[in-house]
Amino acid sequence: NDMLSWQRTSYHFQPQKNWMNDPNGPLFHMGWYHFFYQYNPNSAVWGNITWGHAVSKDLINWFHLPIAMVPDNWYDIAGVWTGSATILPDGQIIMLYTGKTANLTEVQNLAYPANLSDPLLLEWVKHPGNPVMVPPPGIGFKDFRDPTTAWLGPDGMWRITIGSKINNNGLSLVYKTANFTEFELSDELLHEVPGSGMWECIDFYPVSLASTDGLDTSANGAGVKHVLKASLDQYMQDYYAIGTYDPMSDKWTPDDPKADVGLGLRVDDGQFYASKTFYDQNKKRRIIWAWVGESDSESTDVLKGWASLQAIPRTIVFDKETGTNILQWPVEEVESLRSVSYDFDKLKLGPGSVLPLNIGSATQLDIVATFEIDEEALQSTVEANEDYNCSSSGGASRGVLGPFGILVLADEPLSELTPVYFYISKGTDGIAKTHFCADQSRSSTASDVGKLIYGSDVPVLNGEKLSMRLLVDHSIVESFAQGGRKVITSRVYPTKAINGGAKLFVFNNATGVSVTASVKAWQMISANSVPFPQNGDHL
Ligand code: DQQ
Repeated sequence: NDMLSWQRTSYHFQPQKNWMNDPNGPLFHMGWYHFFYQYNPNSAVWGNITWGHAVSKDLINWFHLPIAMVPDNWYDIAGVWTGSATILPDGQIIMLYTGKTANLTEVQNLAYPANLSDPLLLEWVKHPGNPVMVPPPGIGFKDFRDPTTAWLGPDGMWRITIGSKINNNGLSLVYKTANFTEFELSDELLHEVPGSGMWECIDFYPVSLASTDGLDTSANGAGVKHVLKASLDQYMQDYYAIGTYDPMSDKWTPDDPKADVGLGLRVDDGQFYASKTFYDQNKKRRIIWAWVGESDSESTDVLKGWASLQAIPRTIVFDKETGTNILQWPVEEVESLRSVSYDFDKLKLGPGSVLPLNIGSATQLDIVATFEIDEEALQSTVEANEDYNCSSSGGASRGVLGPFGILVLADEPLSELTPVYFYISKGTDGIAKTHFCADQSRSSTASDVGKLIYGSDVPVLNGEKLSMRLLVDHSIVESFAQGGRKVITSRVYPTKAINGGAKLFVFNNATGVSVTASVKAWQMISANSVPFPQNGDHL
């Protein structure tokens, strides 16, 4: 069926078939980026979890390798679950992962490459003394999973953290180790947030306050802050906060207690879960991977024969301008797929206008766009939609100062369209607030697909233009506002806006303001996603 095969992406990571979920143990070794992932080799639904494995020179073009780890021991027989890599100063690679035992207990296991001089790291050895950690007293046997990358403390001991919950309070346990075979639980928690539920896939990493370089996971000291991220299984959403880590007490304290993990900032406002970062020593940057699930039905996934994508890897830096959030931006390598480009300079959009952008088929695109609004109209507007909320409005509901933006994956009569847009609201105090939203409510005429409207407000600083970048790839749209201050990942399943029927538009649905839009759109060529060649030519 043409419609279903069209949904497969052309430059996002996905295995050749079947089910995928969390990213696992990303690392760079001997010229190759390694990517492992939760994988069901037998079908397009979750189950029989193994570690899929692929390598790339550029994080965009992939070679698929044989499965790295399967359930084959009592301590992981019910699943080789999520884990993280640590590269030791001597080059050794440590892989810690959660094993699900026959009686469904969650334990932590150690694995390492059989042959470190193999650039492909094809063979993995499970430590004979596994498991190396079992649920401690007071922790539920099903509430103990997803060890992080380790970091080195000033006492020469390595530390990791593992998510759990007590009652409904999400928390992160800290373990110390000298050798990765014996671990000691610390008395103190790294952090805890009442009511936040089970913390899955914790990520904990330093960011530099001054430099755009990423930091090795063990970095700390002046000019460094620490990001704590938890994947909240009660919402299937990733949350983070920025704070300070004290390696003496192993405590992390959020800068703003109100913007705490589980209460505060979303990593991505859309479909994006179980994210994991790694430090890329090759290009001195920190990169985030994340599982982007489907929002169609399970029976459709079975028909398609596959389910889930990974978001395009993004670099992460501290936002020096706001000081309160991270910035995420697609790795620069994705730009190597840009081919022919189309420029639309200073398009004047009066209230209520929709303008087609003739670029040919609009299913594989990289788009950058800026929007300038009529400053006088903005100033003279006294109050506008003070309680605006992306999730209850959408691209069709018109206000004085918005929405305006881009329609992606839209067909000519606009029977299917996904608006990505800004909306400015203004309180009676005269303070304007900018919202960034992605509206799936009219994305498909199919009835069995998700149609939520995502988004929230994004800081816009004095003198900044409103800007967005969109990566469109068949059934996924990744939307970045203000240089990555706010990101929204959408899954969309059009039935008409596919192949040559997919078009691009700019629009201004505001009633009280004109907008000047400048748009540059590149057609994207497809990335390679192939089995590793038998003769190993690419080595
Ligand atoms: N997925 C894994 C778990 C993790 C969950 C199992 C998060 O280790 O907690 O496939 O999506």
